[in-house]
Amino acid sequence: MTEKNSELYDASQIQVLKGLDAVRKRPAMYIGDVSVRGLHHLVYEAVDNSIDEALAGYCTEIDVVIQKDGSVTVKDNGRGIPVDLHKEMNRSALEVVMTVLHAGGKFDKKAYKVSGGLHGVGISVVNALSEWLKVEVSRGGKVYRQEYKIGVPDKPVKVVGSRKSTGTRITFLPDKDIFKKRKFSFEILSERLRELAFLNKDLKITILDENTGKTDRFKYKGGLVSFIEYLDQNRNAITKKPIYFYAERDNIPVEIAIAYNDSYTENIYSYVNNIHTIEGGSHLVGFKTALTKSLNNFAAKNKLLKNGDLSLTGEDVREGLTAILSIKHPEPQFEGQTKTKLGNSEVRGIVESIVNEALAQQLEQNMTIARKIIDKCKSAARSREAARKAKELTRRKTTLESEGLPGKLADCSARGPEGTEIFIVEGDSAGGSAKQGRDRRFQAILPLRGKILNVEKARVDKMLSNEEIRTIVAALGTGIGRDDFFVGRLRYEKIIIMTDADVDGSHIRTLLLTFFFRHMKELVDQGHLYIAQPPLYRIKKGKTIQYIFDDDELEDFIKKNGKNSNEKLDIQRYKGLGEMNAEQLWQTTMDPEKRTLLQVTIEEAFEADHVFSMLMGDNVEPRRKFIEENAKYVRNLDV
Ligand code: 0RA
Repeated sequence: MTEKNSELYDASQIQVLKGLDAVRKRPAMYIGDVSVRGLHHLVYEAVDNSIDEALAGYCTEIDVVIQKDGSVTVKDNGRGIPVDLHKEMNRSALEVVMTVLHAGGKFDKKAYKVSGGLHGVGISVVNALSEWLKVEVSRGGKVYRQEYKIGVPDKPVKVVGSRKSTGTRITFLPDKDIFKKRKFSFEILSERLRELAFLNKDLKITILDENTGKTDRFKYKGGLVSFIEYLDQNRNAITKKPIYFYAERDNIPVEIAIAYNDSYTENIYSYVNNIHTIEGGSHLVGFKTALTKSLNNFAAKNKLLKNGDLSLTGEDVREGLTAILSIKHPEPQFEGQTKTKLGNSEVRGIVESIVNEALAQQLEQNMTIARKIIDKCKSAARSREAARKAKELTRRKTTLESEGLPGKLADCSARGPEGTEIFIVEGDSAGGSAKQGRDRRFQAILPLRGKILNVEKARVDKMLSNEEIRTIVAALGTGIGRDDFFVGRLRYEKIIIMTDADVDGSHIRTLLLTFFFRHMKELVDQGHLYIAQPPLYRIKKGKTIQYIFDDDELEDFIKKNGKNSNEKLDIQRYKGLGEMNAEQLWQTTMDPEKRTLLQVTIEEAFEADHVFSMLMGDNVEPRRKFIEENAKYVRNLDV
């Protein structure tokens, strides 16, 4: 290195270190949080770079491996990150990409960059938050390698071999000083990779966990059509094949698949640059507007609506609809609480006009399917009208809102939601213990009697006449239904589902989760929903009492305390909450100082939908199979 060069090197090195330091000081700014979620985002970030290479047309396969030492490898067969000299920085381009935040300019010519969301922060952020990272690039017949510690290179990039094929392989171990938990979940990663494989037709993505040997392989020729078939495999389709179309306008590719089934749920997933836009936005608005308009136009033109028929509303055309909307945008503006709402206003019109044209054409070409869809929508419209009349009738007597608080509710004394919680408890006896054991200042108890309605199979009107559901809605204070639900009216900060640790308990919990997921999703999205974790065992050893929460923990405990001890272990297995007295229930499950609560978050909504539709649907066989194969997973699934 010449003197001048070394000065240059020093100056830019200081910049690099400053950047890495900023990431390590405020990791949440870059990856959202440092919990399990943030940990997995590191992998998504690495995978996103490979996906970009696939979108550019140069990569067909991505492999993810959870290694035995806790690190993760992401490998692709793209062109390989460039390794030539980066003039301004006076070092290998590879080193620049790996160490400089938002390595811009020459190397950042991505067609569809992702700003605002958690993705697209750059692989240098993953590097900065890793105890160590190794990158290997195969390019131009050679293999190049560089290694880093918390983002700082050990040595310059060097050639370590030769190879004909091209690609990039990155392996990293997240830093324990940043992440409390560093264990990657095969299930969490696999779900996101499956979603990415659906969204990127023909891209092959594999995942392997070296600890367990578990592996998945995803490659979908049908893309979004396969996605819908996956989601709806436990529903009865009305249309044989999903309707699919793709078009591009003003540099914005729009891809859509639509299918109808005989359920009453609306299931639309929208994506921008492969990111699930949970809060929707302009693309979704454009789609919904066009769907309603196109179906009404088609029905009118073909005289499928008689004079007496009402026109179809948005709700009518979305009953039993499963749809995926995926667009790409070079400069997306993400807004909203979780930065998952597309703000770009021009997108609305683009999507709207594409859907209007393409859908009209597809409906004309498939008259049989089109008639079936219109029939389904008309039936939705009729029942909507019937429900409206019924509601009007009951409203004159009592409305849901003015019913007052249900008699079964033991409310807390605090007013206003701040710091308060409501336990929804299965059964009267557990309800009794909970009422006695609680801290009444901020804890309310709502005991449920018997099973709640399976909302997966009921229209809203039927649901609203269900006693248990009315009780829950009244206690929460939010109201229900498209026009009457307001999350801002929620009377408690936390809603905690507390059920027995047996089959019935898990069934009731699933019914409740289905209800919240389908009809009060905002509660879930805003993090209000929790699951209590009552202990499975109570162990007495001499005078000390210990509570154990799962079978692994029990095994550990017996190993440690059983064998070489004179004192006998008295192990009691709790079958239900009712077996605990008020004091025990408080100590183990309700006391905020001691309990653990699982917060229900639905990262992969499509997977939750798939599971709920299976668990609650008509087909017994897949349900049986799922429960057998995932007995353990089901317990965690709800998390
Ligand atoms: C910039 C330019 C080129 C490739 C890449 C980045 C690239 C980055 C990653 C990250 C993971 N896998 C990747 N594969 C490629 C292409 C430069 C060229 O060959 O013209």
